[in-house]
Amino acid sequence: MRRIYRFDEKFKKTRNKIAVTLTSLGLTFGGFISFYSLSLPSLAVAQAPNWSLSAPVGIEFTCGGGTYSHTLDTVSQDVDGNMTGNGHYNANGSYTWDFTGAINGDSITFTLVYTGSNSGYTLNAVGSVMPDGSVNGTTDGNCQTFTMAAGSATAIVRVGMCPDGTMQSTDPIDTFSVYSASVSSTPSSVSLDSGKKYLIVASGTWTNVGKNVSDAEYASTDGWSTHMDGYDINPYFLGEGEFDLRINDGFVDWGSYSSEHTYSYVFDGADSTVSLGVFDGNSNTNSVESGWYGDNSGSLEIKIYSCDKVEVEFDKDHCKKYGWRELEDDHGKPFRNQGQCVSAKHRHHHGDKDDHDNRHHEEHHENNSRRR
Ligand SMILES: [Ca+2]
Repeated sequence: MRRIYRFDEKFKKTRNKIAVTLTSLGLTFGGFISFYSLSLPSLAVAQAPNWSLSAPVGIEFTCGGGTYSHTLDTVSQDVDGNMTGNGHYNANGSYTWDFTGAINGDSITFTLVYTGSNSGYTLNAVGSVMPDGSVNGTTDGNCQTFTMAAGSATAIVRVGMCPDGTMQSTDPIDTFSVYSASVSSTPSSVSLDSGKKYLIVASGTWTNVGKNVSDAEYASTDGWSTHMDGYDINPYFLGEGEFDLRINDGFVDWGSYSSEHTYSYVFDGADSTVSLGVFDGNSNTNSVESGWYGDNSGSLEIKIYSCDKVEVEFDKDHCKKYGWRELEDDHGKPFRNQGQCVSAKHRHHHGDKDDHDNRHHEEHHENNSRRR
C-alpha cells in the first residue's frame, strides 16, 4: 500500500509538470508530422504491423527508481495495428486502465488512462518490439521506461510484403514443392526478371525422421512446443543454418518464427530461374552431407509472387509538398523541381526504370511488327 501511495503522491506532485511536458511533446509531435508529410507526401503510408500483442501480458513500469508491475488483461488489434484493451495494476486491482495504441512495423505507441482509482491519470509510451517479441521503451509523466518480456508480441507473417511502391501480384507466378529428401535444389519453372523484385513464400514442415521437425527457418525436437534456429544439440553442433530452406544454395534470413510455418522473402530477379533446397549438413562449414538426406520426409510448398510497380495516377498534386522528389519522368530521370514535375506527362515512383524499359521495348517491338 505504501508503494501505491508514493506512486499516487508522486503523480499529484508532478501533475503540473506532466501537463507542461505533454504540451511540449504535443508540439514536437505536431512538428514531426508536418515534416514527415513534407518529405513524403500523399505517397506515404503507415507501415503495416510486424507484430501482434498478446494478452494477458505483463508490463513493468519504472517510475522514479521503483518498478510497478501491471497487466494488460485484454487487447484486440486490427489489421492496421490499432489496439484497444484494458488492464490493471498488479499490487492493487482498483487501479484499472483503458489501453489504446498502435503497432507500426516494429514500433509501438500506447496510452493508458486510469479508470478506477486515480481515474484520469494518463501515461503515454513509445517503444519498439524486439526480435524475441519483447517490448521496451520510454514513457512520459512520472514514469520513465517500460518493458514487456520476450514473447509478449507475436510476429505477424504476412503473405504480401513486397517493398514500398510495389504491390504483390494477385496470383503466384510459380508454385512448386521442395522435397526435403532432395540433395539438389529445385528450380522455379519461370525466369525472374532482372531489376524486378519477387516475393518467395515458403510454407509447411518436414520431418528429419526420429529426430526433429523443421520449416523454412526453424527446427523443433518437441513437435513445435519449442523451436530453435538450426541445430546445436550435443554432439551435433551444426549451426543456425541446419535444416534451412536455401535460395540458390545460399542461406537467407526467413525472419521471425511463424507458428503457421509460413515465411516470405523478397528476392531480386536476375534474368534466371531461382532454386530452392533444404540444407542438411554442417552449416558452420557450409558443407552439405548428402548421406543425411535419406531420412528426410515431407516437402515445403513454394509460391513466387511478382512485386509489380505501382503507377502513380496522372495528378499534378503528387508533385506538391516536395512530392516531386519521390517521382521521376517517363525516362527515369528525377525532377529538378516542382514545376518540372507538374508539367510532365507521366510520373512514376523511383525504381520503375525496368518496367519503362520493358514497355519501350514492347512498343518498339510493336512498331517494328506493324512495319513488317
Ligand atoms: Ca536428415
